[in-house]
Amino acid sequence: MLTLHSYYRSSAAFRVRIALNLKGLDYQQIPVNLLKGEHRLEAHRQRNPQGLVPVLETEGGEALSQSMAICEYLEESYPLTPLLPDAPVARARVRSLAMLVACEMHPLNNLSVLGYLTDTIGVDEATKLAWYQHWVTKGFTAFETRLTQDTATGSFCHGDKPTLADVFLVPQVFNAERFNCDLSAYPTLVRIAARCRELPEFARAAPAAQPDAV
Ligand SMILES: N[C@@H](CCC(=O)N[C@@H](CS)C(=O)NCC(=O)O)C(=O)O
Repeated sequence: MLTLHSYYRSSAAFRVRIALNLKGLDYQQIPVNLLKGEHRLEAHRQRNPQGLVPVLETEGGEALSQSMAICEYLEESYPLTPLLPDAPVARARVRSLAMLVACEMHPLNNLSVLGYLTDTIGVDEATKLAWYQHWVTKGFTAFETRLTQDTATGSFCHGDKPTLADVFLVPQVFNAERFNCDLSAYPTLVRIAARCRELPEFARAAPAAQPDAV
């Protein structure tokens, strides 16, 4: 069986849970408590020397890291319910939207970066929040513009079925809400995220629905 090493609030793990659910795959979750530092322990570093979640153990026992690589692995290994469209340009569009979140937004706002800001550089909570909201504004402004300018946008980010763009968008919206970001300037992505959240595959992947949620 597939095994996901995960933390309920990790948005990168949330992406993988959505992809697994959309593909209808059976998996077990092993919680790695980031607040207790379990990701830094040797046992987890053996699985991922970066000390990050998620890690997906394949049915063959390989430990895969990086949520985009994991989602692409799932796409290639379990092609039923594709999460990428067929045409190369459409595939590039979907990957580009997903990477806007994964490469430009999330890395600036993850736990270790926020911890470095407060614990090492010494910024206060208000400055940390301003940092967080700055990168959300920059990223979501571009995401929203791309959605509104492109006729390929439908009830989901690409057409009328969920793709990897939605898989990456929804956890970032959850995070932004948690950090009290004002999302009123992004009606299209908010509408799409709300549509996704109606689907059981997204709802079952949400942080509050996880076994380690507190
Ligand atoms: N690019 C990685 C990011 C993974 C990542 O940053 N995971 C976070 C949780 S969302 C984590 O493990 N943080 C622990 C830390 O920052 O110390 C991916 O997409 O998998």
